[in-house]
Amino acid sequence: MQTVPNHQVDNLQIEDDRTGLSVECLKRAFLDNLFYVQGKFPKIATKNDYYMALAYTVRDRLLQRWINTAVIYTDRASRTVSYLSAEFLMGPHLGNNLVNLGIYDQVKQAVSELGLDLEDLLEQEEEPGLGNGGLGRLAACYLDSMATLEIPSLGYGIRYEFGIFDQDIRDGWQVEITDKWLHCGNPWEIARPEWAIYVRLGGHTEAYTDERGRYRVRWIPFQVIKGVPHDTPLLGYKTNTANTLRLWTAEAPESFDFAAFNSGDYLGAVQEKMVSENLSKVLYPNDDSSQGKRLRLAQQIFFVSCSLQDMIRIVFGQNVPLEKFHEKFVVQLNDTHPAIAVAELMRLLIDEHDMGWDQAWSITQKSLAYTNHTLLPEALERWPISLFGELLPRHLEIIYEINYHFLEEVKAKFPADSDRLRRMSLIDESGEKYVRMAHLACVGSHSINGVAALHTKLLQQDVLRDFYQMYPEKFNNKTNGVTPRRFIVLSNPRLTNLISSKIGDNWVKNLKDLKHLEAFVDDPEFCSQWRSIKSAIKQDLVAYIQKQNGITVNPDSIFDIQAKRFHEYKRQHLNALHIITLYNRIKANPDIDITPRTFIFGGKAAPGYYMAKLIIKLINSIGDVVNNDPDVRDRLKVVFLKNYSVKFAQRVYPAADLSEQISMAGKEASGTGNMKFALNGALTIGTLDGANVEIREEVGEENFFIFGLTAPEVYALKARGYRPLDYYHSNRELKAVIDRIASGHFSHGDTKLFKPLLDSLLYRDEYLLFADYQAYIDCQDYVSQVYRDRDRWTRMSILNVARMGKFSSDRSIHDYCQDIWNIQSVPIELGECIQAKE
Ligand code: HBZ
Repeated sequence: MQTVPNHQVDNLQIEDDRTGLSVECLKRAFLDNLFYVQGKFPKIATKNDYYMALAYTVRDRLLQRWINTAVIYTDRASRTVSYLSAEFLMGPHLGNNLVNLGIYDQVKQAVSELGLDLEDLLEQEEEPGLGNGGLGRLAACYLDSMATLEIPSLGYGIRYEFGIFDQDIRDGWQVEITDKWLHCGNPWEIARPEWAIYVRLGGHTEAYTDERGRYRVRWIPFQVIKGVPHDTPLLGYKTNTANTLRLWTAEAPESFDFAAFNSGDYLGAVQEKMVSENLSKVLYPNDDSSQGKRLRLAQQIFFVSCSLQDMIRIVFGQNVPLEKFHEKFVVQLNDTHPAIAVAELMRLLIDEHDMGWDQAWSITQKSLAYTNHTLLPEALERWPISLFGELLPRHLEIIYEINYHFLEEVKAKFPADSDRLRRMSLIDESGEKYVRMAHLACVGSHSINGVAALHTKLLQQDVLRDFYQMYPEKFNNKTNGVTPRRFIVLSNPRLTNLISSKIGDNWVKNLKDLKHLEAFVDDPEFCSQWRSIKSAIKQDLVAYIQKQNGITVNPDSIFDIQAKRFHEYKRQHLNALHIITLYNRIKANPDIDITPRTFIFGGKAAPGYYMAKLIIKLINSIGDVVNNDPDVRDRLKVVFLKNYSVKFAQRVYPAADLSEQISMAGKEASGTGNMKFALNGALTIGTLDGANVEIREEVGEENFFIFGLTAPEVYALKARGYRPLDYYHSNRELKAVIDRIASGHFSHGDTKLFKPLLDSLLYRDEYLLFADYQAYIDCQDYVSQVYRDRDRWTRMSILNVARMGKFSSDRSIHDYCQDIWNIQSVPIELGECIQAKE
């Protein structure tokens, strides 16, 4: 037996170029990687070469921990969370790994001694934008917390070649540009072609009787796709745990190519290859509806099947009997995108591994758990039966059978209630037939959770009411959280240092410790440091805006920021109505005393979402007028920061004074940007929606700017019959705002441009902007007044940060572990011998 030596030989520390953490060692390793991996020397190296050399240097240090982790998990066959998500919005890896390894400062010094600037190298990284927004970013925060809490976990998803599109703004309109995050290579991943998996699509099924006389089904597919895993190590904060993110790339199976090639159809073979590769080509950029696209369903079954088969491979590899699948793995479904797992796990157990229905069903239910992320009815995924049956004929049969058993159960619990059966069926038969994925997920899981207290309550009362009545014990709430490593330590080093100088640095792992900051809220010295940090960060953003947008911004103005996907329910246009209200006041009285504000927007609209794109155009058009109107005298500025991303978010949150969380109550499941802003000392103006409710509860109502209708008031108003025109006619300022837009004032006299938006507000106003307008304006006036009292504002800002402890993703993950996953931490020791096979 051969032993790969570790680096602790008695008391002698031998520093290895691949593991050492001293500045000298890091410098050596960096140059080594520049030469031997990038094949460059300093004189001709590009910035990207330097970035790659540094990334490999850091990756080497991760690998030692990753391998140790894998060895221990394998030896102990540790119970593992398998987090299935169609999206992982990881953000740049380099900075985060430096923070989690605890070598940020050493690396900064090492590269600077080599004449380089760490910030420059960090800037170089193309982030993997493999997600749309909150849902994908939540998955990333959860992986960080699972590694930090030493919870064995695997993130499973798709390695899209093109992630979320890059957004350009031309003439005020959003223009989409293909994302090419892989074009310079990805130093963080390792391909594992030896663990490839095959997934079947299309074709038909045949019944047969097996040798034991049992009824069986054989699936003869039309197509087979090969899934190749690409693994990225994810290190916890100051632990040795490095878990895995395993993303699947679709390829054509070699055997298929050969068949065509041998028959002389070379181009046919290549065509086949291209069709297969299409599967993991691009992330669907919609963050609400699914539009029933075949390729999207194919993506879902592709990554789910690859992942479940991979888990079964691991189960067998660790000599766990398949009957104990649910003891080895708990599978969390991030929304319904992976909900086909219910039918696929059944199929694998029954068709491929000879299990009986009842046992397979019991294992499936015990293994799966479902998280819902939406209250928008149009966002609940449904697949036309025709499409579903064509692509997944066997799954459709299994779903019919699950449905049969399920409806029997419903009948037993609620006899003679055919309306209930119709509502709850896995198949929607009201018109064209559909498979209802949320129903499938509810029936096939042992846990169903919402992502904030209000959201879970509304699921129980409304969206999933029948399922709550059927299975009350399955329902639970898990309020979202965010990782303080990326969203404070990495993104806001100045605030981090100030906080740690007062209360030590335990808060990074125990965010509730931030409460010790409350002791300093009356310390004038501390308050003044707090203020100067915010001010310095704002100054940085001012410089960025000047460079990016050519707009000069007053750093003493209120930085009023709304950064999130563009959606009518999120009401960016309500924010716009406020800007125009202030503008009108200035136009009516140029000397009016107004607290200066800079309105900053960031976010993408789904490419096919016309109204959201028109709202972006409106904001940019308002900016063009307001920013250049001499009457305004720099009291108002409107800035649209294009191409909002995780990288960019890290720059924006720390600079905010005011965080806009103004969705119509009852629509935002949770929100997580709201948490990131507040953790960086911004105050929130918000409705009682999603996690805003809990944030306000924690920070205290006196430290939160609340306005607008509550969810029950929204329902009541709609039930009474809502008439937006009444508000328009009775509210002078509102009327003036709408008239100002309608007059063409922001569109060079074009009165048609914004008409669709105005019409939708005047005659429908689904998201009740007009009903909330006055409350919003009054609340904003109050914000402006409070901001003038700098001491009071600072105090509120400190108290917000001090009381945000609940919103760490560590707390969320702890709750998932306790209530759903039944899983314990597995600490990883470094330096255990890794033994090579004899
Ligand atoms: O998930 C968001 C919710 O809107 C937000 O309130 C919540 O905080 C967050 C995390 O729980 N939902 C999404 O981000 N949804 C998507 O991105 C999405 C993507 C593809 C779809 C549907 C939704 O087909």
